[in-house]
Amino acid sequence: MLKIYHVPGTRSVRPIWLAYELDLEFEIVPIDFSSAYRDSLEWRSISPAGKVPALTDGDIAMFESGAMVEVILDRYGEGRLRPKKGTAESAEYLQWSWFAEATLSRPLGFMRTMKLANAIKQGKEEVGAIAADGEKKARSALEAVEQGLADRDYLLASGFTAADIMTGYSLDLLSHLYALDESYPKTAAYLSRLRARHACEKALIT
Ligand SMILES: N[C@@H](CCC(=O)N[C@@H](CS)C(=O)NCC(=O)O)C(=O)O
Repeated sequence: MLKIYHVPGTRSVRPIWLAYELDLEFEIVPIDFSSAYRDSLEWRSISPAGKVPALTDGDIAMFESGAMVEVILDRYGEGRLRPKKGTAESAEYLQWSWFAEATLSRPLGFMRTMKLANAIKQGKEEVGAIAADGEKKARSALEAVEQGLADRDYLLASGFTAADIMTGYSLDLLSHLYALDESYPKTAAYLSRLRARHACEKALIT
């Protein structure tokens, strides 16, 4: 049976949201997010870099959320939520899926770290510069999403796909660090649209 190792609010939201969209039977395994547990041999044998999420399903064990989304679609998607491979729309789908983790989520790590550093009053000048760089990169990524949504409700013209799950999670994460203000109205409306989906709503409170 498909098992997803989960900590609320983390990237395990992505495969869980997808499993809800597909109405799959699966098991959620709650994980202790302390670094002590994530450094333990038990967790490292499941997730070698000590990160969340992880997934197991019969003969497979995985530790990268975007790859999990693709494998769940390979095994259980029956052609849903992903364009046909090799088409122009599939190229667009892949681009947004990779963008979500490689470009949109990346600066959030810096922003989060620097917010924490500031909070514990270690706010030296260079801390501010790194935080500003993170924010600039996040803004550039948001501009790309805003442009991508110029003439559509979801990232692909054909409608909702798993690329929206990839990007939607990153935007949800971002929205907790940074207000998606009036500079990104289409992105803000897109995130509200995604959050209104029953499967997303459920995944975000799981
Ligand atoms: N690219 C990985 C990123 C995994 C990741 O960074 N997970 C976060 C939670 S959302 C984590 O485990 N952070 C703890 C840490 O980095 O020490 C994925 O998409 O699965």
